[in-house]
Amino acid sequence: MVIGASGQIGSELVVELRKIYGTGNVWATDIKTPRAGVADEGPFQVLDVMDDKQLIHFVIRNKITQIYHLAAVLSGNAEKLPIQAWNINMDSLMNILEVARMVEDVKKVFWPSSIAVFGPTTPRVNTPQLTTMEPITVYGISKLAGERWCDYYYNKYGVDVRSVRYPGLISYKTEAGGGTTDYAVEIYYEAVRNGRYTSFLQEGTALPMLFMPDAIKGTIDLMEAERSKLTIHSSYNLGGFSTTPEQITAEIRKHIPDFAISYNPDFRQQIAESWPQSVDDTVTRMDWGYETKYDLEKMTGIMLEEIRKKTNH
Ligand code: AKB
Repeated sequence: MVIGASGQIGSELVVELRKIYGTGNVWATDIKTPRAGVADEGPFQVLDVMDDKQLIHFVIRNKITQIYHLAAVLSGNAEKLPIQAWNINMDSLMNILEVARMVEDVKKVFWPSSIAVFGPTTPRVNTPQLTTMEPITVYGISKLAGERWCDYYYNKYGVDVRSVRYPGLISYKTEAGGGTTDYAVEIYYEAVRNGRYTSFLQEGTALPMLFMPDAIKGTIDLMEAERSKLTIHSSYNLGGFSTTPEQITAEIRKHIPDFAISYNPDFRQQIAESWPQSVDDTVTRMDWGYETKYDLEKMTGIMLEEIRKKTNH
């Protein structure tokens, strides 16, 4: 069962899970029906993860064995409505953890954390798995609290909950919404559509990023890993590559030489400056063999080609 199946990660994860487990064995759920894609290609249910009764009935009725809970309010949007974002991010996770604790059929849960759990007092380069964590955003606070709850449910109740701290995720199928790293998706769309982009992050702002196929493979590999190999029950650092707006610009210019960038930083600049520039994922690689295939150069070629096809440019 995938919750948040219409979102940036969910829409791609459902497709891959259906290849592995069979279309009929993967339920896509979301609060609203998507325009196309996951809803037409296999079982889909409109479901509000905040409604604990609807959730538990659905899980029992459909004999759900694994839950991927991807619904969340991201960092930028959460700053606009802090209390609502906190309630959505926390209550939805607690509903899932409780279902996993109570329903015997549910064997595993995946819940994403984020680099947002770190803050200005964290070492920003090669951020260790275990370090100072003082997040300054509502989203980051909710993810850090969520990590502690995951660890608690594992230790106290034996709930097999697995998690990674996603960096910025870059994809062409479904656009992200409301995040601080979203510029790194928007820049490609605008390069193809208009040949120019105004970045809401300042030149020189380095953040860790990951191309979606690597993120999806990592997520599924973690869920498939032998439980005895997993030493982290809060959330694993997940590396990719570190990049800045001007480095992406330079890569895009190899394909679109006239591409123009300008900078108009907004409130998300402060958020980005509180996050790591790169993360150390040695433990992740050692525990369950995480590895990536794509760097900025490879990813840029694919992003531009796919967006051109998608937008007929
Ligand atoms: C965001 O920017 O809020 C997310 C994240 C890094 O968790 N993409």
